[in-house]
Amino acid sequence: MKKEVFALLTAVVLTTMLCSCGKSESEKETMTDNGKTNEAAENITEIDKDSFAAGIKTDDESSVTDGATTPTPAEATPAVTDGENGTDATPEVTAVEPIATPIPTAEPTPLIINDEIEEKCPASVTTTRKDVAYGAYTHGTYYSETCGMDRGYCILLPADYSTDKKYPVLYLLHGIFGNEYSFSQDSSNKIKEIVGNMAADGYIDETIIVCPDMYATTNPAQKPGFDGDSCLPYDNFINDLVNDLMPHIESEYSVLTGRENTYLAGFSMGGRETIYITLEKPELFGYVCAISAAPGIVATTDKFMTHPGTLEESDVKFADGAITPEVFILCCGTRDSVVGQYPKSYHELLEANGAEHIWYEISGADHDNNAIKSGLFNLFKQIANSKK
Ligand code: FER
Repeated sequence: MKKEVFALLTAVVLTTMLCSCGKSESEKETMTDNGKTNEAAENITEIDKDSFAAGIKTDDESSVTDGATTPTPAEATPAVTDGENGTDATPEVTAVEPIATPIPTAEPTPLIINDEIEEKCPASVTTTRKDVAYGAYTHGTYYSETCGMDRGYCILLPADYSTDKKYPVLYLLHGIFGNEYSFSQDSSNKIKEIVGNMAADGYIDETIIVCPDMYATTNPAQKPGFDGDSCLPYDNFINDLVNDLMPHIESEYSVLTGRENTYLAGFSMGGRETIYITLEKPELFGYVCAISAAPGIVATTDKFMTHPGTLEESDVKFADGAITPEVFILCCGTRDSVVGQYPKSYHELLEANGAEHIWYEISGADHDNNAIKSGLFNLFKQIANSKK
């Protein structure tokens, strides 16, 4: 197939899939496994690419509070029944007194810290509270020997970041088409709130979050895309991370080192690389979460492309005798319209190959921020449990 024709076809396929994200089944364009789409596809927009990179934005359920959990309308309104026993009576129309808004209490609902997964990130954890000082993102650069050029990252430093203290670090990897700004420019992922609230309430230590640019290419003109060559720089990120970015962060910031203080998480393409990096360098990361991991670690063909596969199926495991993470979570929404059952297939491979991990699904979540919030909350909850 001619290059231009292939590029056009890829664009059409991608557009169709991107536009289907978050839509109901009936709204989705049909798409076949051999990559043919219907004719309704339009051009890919930057917004579409952002959705891929950092999760589709979700409605902001949280509001600013003094630390109280505001009841939802459903909680604030008494349930209507037909009669005393909820069965036979014809409802009488009576004047209803407006219900007084409960006075918020100062304390949010405490979390119960144990090793259990909670599918949904609690609203109290994503709420913006007046009594909590949240961290701020800044941007930095480092020289990458791996890529032969300067590269950027965003870093979320705790509000009272001080060189008098040392902080654990989470490396957080974006999705395909993303860059170091993918998470920091999307406030609906609630990353600041999740880490800020959980630290303010003493469940976890204040934590630095580093958001790299995961496209570790040596060629500044190369761009990500749905073909084997365009994806290679993502698999090269392991070298950039371990040899260039981590040493930079550890020398420039006041961070705790060692696996017990070094965490790794990623969404989609970042989830795929999270799994790959964890299997290759399990001794470096104590706590790991791969959210909605994209296909391609092993050979497969999905609706986007044929993946040559980075590992053989039998190698989707930790090396014998390896030091492995304390916690290695894989998760995905039950309604993920982009990666579908691939995260589950990684779980099944890991299980078949005897690699310890936690797998769970997030009911109703698509390829979106509900999955990201859940994954990050559960990662921090596991960290809190391990360290309590
Ligand atoms: C693919 C399906 C999904 C793929 C990448 C993705 C490179 C990534 C999606 C994302 O990052 O949101 O086949 O191949």
